[in-house]
Amino acid sequence: MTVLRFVLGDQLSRSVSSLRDVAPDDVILLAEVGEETGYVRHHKRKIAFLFAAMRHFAEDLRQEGLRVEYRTLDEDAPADSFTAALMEAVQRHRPERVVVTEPGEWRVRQMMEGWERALGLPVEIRPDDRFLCDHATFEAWAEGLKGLRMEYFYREMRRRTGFLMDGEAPVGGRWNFDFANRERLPAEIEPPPRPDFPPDAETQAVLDLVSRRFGNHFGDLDGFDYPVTRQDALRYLDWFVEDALPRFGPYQDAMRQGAPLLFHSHLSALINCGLLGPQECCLRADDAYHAGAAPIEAVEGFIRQIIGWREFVRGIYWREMPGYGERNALGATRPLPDFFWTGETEMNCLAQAIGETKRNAYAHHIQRLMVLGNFCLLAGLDPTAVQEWYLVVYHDAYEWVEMPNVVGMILFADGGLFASKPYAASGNYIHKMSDYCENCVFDVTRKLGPRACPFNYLYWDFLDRNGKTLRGNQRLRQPYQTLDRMSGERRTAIRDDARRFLDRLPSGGDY
Ligand code: FAD
Ligand code: DLZ
Ligand code: SF4
Repeated sequence: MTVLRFVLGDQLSRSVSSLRDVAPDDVILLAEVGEETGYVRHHKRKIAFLFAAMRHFAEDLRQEGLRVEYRTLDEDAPADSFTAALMEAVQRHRPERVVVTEPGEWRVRQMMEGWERALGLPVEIRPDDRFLCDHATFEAWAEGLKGLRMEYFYREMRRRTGFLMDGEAPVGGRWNFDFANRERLPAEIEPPPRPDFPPDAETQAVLDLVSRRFGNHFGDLDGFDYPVTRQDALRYLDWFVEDALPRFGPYQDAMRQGAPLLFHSHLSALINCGLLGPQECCLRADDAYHAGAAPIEAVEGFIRQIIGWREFVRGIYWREMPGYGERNALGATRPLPDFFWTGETEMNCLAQAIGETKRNAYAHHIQRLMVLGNFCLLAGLDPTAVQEWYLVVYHDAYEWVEMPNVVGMILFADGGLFASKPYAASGNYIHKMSDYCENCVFDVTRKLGPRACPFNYLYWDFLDRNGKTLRGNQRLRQPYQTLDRMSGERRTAIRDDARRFLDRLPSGGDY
């Protein structure tokens, strides 16, 4: 009897739980559907990447001799939702049951819960064991803890996975080499050239489809050269481990104009859609360390992001949903400025980060956190608008990972569920870690006045404005003491400059 196995666009792993016991008579369904391209209007590059990866994955399954039903969006009657695609396939193949792997978003989980009743068939929803920490283990770890801190979760994950462990002790004598991950990139160091993956005929067909159907979505498609097959994804991982990982350590937090990738892996979209496994990426880095090919501060930093942050935010998402996306502890309501969609702002750091996001559907972590995120926090932007923006613009964005990073990490909208203080910073941080300020009309050393870097007065205005909520935070004691020492005139001037700047932010355009 036939089993229908429905594989979603971010489940493109041969080892995904829904395919584990697949038999030659079973039907594997993959579907390009309108609802998924439209629940937010994703960056063109994200849709193209995912459709191309889905089509190539389907072909790999066919090559293995498996039966695949692939629904494309350019058919005469495309399926408009996961549920519609599944119902049509059930009618055609009359399976005895349906098997799926749990999804990455609450929205889709709700949909899946309704399928058994809608289809009148057993629907087995299997755990997504590509993640290294399952829901029950995260719950057991979080149970009873007052504050959820990534660092302690991460140590547990190191012990459980055995990465960079020497028996019970961390290799190198410490758990975390974060202190060695914050160097400015010296001018003489050039990031290594990357391999590119020019589109084959199938990918070109997808690019044509996307420019035809989603021409009015945000972002550019030109020069698309990202891996879309398992084989190319593995080549990219090899390249990263050999050529970029050795210097990933010190320059993780650095930014340079015109160098969007630096020593970052650029692997997140490949891991999130399933072409690469988190475990295999960490294993490769761990091996490089043990072979003496990459230093501890690089390998530890990389593994921390994956078994630490990545698993941790996924745990937070499922623990806090539903309702996590509506949190707004700081009462922020300002609409998203239009320049988030155009990149047209005089603030050079923002213009660069948004421009790269538009071109590549990518910005690295410090751009997302300390440039864009910092601005959203200081300007008091509405958390729902900010979440939507981050979900639209990045090729690796799915709610399970985007939402905690936005709600918890950049906006402090959950009141400090896992961040001990807001990641607020003045222009000095950006100046220290980048060359953006050298090309900006604003002066990062000026604190007030029309030429002053807006981050400088927005920082103090943010603390002032949110004093009621944030003053009690021990980690903010020092900045509040500094604020309290300022004269009344200076505080008024800060408030005035901030008001003037914020009131002039253009908003209301569509994207
Ligand atoms: P690298 O710097 O090479 O890091 C290695 C890997 O670690 C990444 O590929 C990723 O899998 C993982 N990782 C690193 N930081 C995080 C983190 N904070 N949370 C989860 N995984 C992490 N990442 C996404 O995958 N999807 C998102 O939608 C997303 N939204 C973000 C929104 C905000 C506001 C912020 C601050 C961060 C967000 N991140 C998101 C995390 C991080 O910025 C990206 O994973 C990273 O920039 C991807 O680039 P990379 O592969 O070159 O990462
Ligand atoms: C993001 C996305 C897009 C744009 N399109 C599709 C699609 O057409 N078909 C599909 O199976 N998946 C797509 N995805 C990924 C889904 O949105 C993702 O599987 C859910 O959000 C659950 O994480
Ligand atoms: Fe950004 Fe301020 Fe530097 Fe300009 S001066 S690039 S606004 S930090």
